[in-house]
Amino acid sequence: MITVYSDKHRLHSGRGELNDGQIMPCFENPNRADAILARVKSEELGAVIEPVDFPIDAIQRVHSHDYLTFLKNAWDEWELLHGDIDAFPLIWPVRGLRQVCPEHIDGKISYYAMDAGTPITSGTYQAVKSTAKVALTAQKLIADGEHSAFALCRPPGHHASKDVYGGYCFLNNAAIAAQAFIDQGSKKVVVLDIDYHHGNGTQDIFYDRDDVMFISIHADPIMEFPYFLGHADEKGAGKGMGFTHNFPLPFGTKNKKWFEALKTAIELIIDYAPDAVVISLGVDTFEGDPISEFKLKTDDYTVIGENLAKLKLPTLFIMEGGYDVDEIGINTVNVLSGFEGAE
Ligand code: OKP
Ligand code: ZN
Repeated sequence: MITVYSDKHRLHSGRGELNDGQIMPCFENPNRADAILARVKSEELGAVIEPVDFPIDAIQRVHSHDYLTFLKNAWDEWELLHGDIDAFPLIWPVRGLRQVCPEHIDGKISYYAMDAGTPITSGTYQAVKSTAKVALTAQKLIADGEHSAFALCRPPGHHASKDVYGGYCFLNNAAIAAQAFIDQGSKKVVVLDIDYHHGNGTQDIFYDRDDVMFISIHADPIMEFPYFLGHADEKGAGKGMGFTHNFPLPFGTKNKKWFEALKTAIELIIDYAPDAVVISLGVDTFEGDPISEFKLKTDDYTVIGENLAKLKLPTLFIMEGGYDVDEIGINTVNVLSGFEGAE
């Protein structure tokens, strides 16, 4: 399997995130991608290639013009006022407040952010543009005939919506790739999100559509981030009704219950019969993950790959979460080698 990777992820490296009331070192840091890349190489998964350039259009199919302009200028506007300090929001337009975008950078950050765990730094915009190109390059490999490809994206993307960033995410790499399949003629695409956290951004982007089915297996939002989306009764809207499927699971979920949900997800995919599958691949379901509460083990990741291969569909893997840096490479590459071994 070919891996698409760019060193530019390093340009996004926050000094800290607000976690449990304290500024702590970022869980989402460059070491994550380094560890995955090292394992891809040591396991000889396949060639590692650089992303190619894409016009901004492919990103604009998913994200609004105003939001992209905000992301492009946020750091410069912030640094001018506050200096070389990571940018964070401090207020949110909640119930009773108006959704009117302010002009002051502090207000704009608060308008576009969903959490205080996601620093904007000097290199964030360049890094996330590059990671969207990583996703689009991997998507193109499949469009050109590869059966599978791995987009080693960092930072992740599935919490980012049309005009919202947060949960370590800025551009929704999986949604951008899924939309690219549609724009190139695919009639039906599935995004299967197996990250520990609900992919609220991806769900929101495709909620009213029947050409992109969204399926997610994740920690129940009554207990876990992103808290405000991902319940089982969210099924889609309008002509998208019935094309969103959520499998929220409790803290402590082990492989048995998790694989039951995967089996149901796979049956849904078979019934829908898509042209391609995009996997939002998070390995923060791992028992050793520092911010998560599921209990999957290293060998389970191989079985995940084997199960996904049974679909016999073109499959694009997009990296999302996973914060146990010592194990993230092993678990991620286990999914990919499990997939290849079962082909
Ligand atoms: C991004 B992805 C833990 C704070 C967690 C946000 C988690 C974002 C996860 N105390 N903050 O889905 O892996
Ligand atoms: Zn996650």
